[in-house]
Amino acid sequence: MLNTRQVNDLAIFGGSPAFQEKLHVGRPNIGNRDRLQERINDVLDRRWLSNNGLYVQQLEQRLSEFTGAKHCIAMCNATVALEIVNRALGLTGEVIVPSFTFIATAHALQWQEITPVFCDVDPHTHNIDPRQVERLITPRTTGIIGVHVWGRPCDVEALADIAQRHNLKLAFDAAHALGCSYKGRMIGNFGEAEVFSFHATKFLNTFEGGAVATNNDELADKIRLMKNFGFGSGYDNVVYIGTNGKMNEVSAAMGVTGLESIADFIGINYRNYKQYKAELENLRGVKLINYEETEKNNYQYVILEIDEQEAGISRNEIVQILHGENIMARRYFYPGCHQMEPYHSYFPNANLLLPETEKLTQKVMSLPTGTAVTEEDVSQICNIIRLCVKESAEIKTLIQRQESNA
Ligand code: T4K
Repeated sequence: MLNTRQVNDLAIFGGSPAFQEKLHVGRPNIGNRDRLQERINDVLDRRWLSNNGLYVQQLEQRLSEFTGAKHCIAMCNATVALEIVNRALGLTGEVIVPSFTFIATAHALQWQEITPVFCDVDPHTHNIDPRQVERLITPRTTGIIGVHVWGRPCDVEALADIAQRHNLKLAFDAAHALGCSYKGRMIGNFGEAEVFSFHATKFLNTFEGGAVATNNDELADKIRLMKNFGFGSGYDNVVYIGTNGKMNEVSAAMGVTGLESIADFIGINYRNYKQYKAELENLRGVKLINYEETEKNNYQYVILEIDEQEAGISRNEIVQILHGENIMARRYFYPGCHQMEPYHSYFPNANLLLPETEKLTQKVMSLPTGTAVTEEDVSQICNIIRLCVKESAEIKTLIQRQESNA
């Protein structure tokens, strides 16, 4: 590995990349491989591959123990889980959601002809701003979906208060938030239901997967029916409209195995987060988002906000430089759901109501962390980011020269 120190060493200006192999955001955490392989062999030996098998049941039970939620229902992915929750809650008309989220939060509504009404975020928390929610409520509004962005919980109490006063359903996209807590209580216990993602890139992964957590027995029963085509008890008995949201056994075995290593995953993420924080401290125009240490966090996302005025270099330019070095930083979430289709065509002026989201989507970037990232990697990444800021004027000139020569 080359220790890039000078501007001319940067790969975008002709130097060798700092990393020979791409260093990704969202490199999957893998638990104990031997245990996983034993479990997969067991699945194969027993020839029970899906449909509420042993490992799905184990995973659901262990997730319930881990979160304290009465019901955890394993699903094939979080997007389908969100669709099922939206349907099971009877959402129709309009539902208020943040635009600063992954597109699946909005699509899970629109897929069922429910209009996502985009709400601005609080620039400090990056989460849906309850002060903005109330003014978006119309006679067609049936619910609010909050998103615990980066695992940092929404202002759950304020949202619950609004939902109660306006007789709206409240649920959460908790795709990022397994292992996180709000006021000492684990995520999974708020609103009518919360949805976790176990996609490969998530803190706990099942290759693809997700789960719905709820403390509502009736809702849990309905969701279980809906994820299995609406089949009731016994064979040949469909009692409800449903879809196929089931998790398979190999995925569940991965989840059970990963859960056994969850403390290690958190420990490594925490170590990386602390190191990034220490190494980027007091760097002008660069702010690393903070996790509340009195709460439980999974520290899965290392997020920077770049203030171009102060740093002298934009988020996009830093990302361009990092990509040259094979550090595949991501612009999560860019450009905001309201700027993507079909929403941009439906609401071309939505940006006027979303000033904080617009600003955030220009500033935010996500850095590699997780078990695939070493302390040396973090040091190297921080060296390059520091170089970007310290030599911003020279770098900008060189980039501009490159662009005018292109
Ligand atoms: N709600 C929220 C708030 C979400 O963030 C998400 C998903 C959902 C709902 C929906 O959950 P699921 O239906 O997916 O369960 C990725 C993920 O595909 C997506 O799950 C995730 N959020 C989103 C934030 O990130 P992309 O389009 O950025 O994926 P991709 O292929 O670029 O991969 C991300 C990074 O991970 C890359 O740097 C490469 C690396 N990677 C990826 C995979 C799949 C690996 O190193 N190994 C791998 O196996 O969406």
